[in-house]
Amino acid sequence: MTDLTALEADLIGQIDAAADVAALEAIRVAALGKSGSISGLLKSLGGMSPDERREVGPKINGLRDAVAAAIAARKTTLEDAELDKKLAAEALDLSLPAVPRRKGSVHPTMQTMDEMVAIFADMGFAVAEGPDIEDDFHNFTALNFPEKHPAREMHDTFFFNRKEDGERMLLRTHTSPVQVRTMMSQQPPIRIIAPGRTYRCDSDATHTPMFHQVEGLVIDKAIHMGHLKWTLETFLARFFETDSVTTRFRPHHFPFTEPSAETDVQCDRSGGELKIGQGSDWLEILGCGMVHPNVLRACGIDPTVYQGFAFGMGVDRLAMLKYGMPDLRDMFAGDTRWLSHYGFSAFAAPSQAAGLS
Ligand code: 2NM
Repeated sequence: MTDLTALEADLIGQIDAAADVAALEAIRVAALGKSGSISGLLKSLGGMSPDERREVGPKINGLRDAVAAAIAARKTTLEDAELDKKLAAEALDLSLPAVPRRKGSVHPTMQTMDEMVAIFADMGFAVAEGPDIEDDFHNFTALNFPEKHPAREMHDTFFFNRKEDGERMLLRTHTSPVQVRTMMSQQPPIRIIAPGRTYRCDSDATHTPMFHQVEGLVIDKAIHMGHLKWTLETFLARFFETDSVTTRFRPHHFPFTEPSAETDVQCDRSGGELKIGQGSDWLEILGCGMVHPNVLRACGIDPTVYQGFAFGMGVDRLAMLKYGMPDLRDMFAGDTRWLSHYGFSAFAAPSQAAGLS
């Protein structure tokens, strides 16, 4: 008769020494497999007398259970160790910085727009927005463009197909419809800027079919052109980051303002580089005027009580002037080399307090 105690001690010793799950499995097969040592003992019970079987049977079963339990426990220990090893080998340090393979940047137009918004916000202007797809009333009629007047043609408007009721929607040709919507929905005093995309069917070296404008509007009692001039000169000095600027107002015509002016800023182009705030040259920079009484009336504001000024400027052109981009057509070409050269960091939001650019 095999010494069960010695066999158990031997097997437990082997199990504890098993280095990995595969070695442990070999031990299990050799002991508990079909022709294993413990299976052989269990088979030998058949050839025993009932008394012998009653005595030895429980011992062999006990041995089998003890060995099976030891194998299960060792298996758990080995599997845990293998998992720990795998996790350690595959560990990712999520606190490491990302590899800067692709770097996005802020488009000069948007940087410039953000700068303009920061300056006007600092002067107490609120930002107003409206839809890019407009109707004839908000884009033209309310702004004192007479029906069938050539001024409408001059705007090179992108029209949509007529609707069932005959109405023809359009892509706004300026952001002025935002001012119209503001005047119709708010009581004066009003002090807003309207930054956004605008569209005209025009494409050459100095025009793109989509461009960006910032327009401004101030409505209150006793507003006059002196307020307009101070506002624009203060804005321009801050925008071009100089102590002061000199402006020149040339008479002009817009349907929505009376009087209207184009504003030039004093500049120096002699050194090949553009300098604002000095020199003997002039640079045309924006359009402006006193809001026409017809516009105020169309928007439900009494022109005998309220007056206001308005102005509009092209953001893309101002971006080119400030940051020295030579060709407008590069602005929207989507060339990643151009964008990474002229782009700005997304982490440096312009503000009056922290510096614009
Ligand atoms: C310009 C020039 C002059 C303007 C006028 C208005 C409104 F809605 F108040 F009538 N908004 N914007 C305006 C005036 C725009 O852009 C060159």
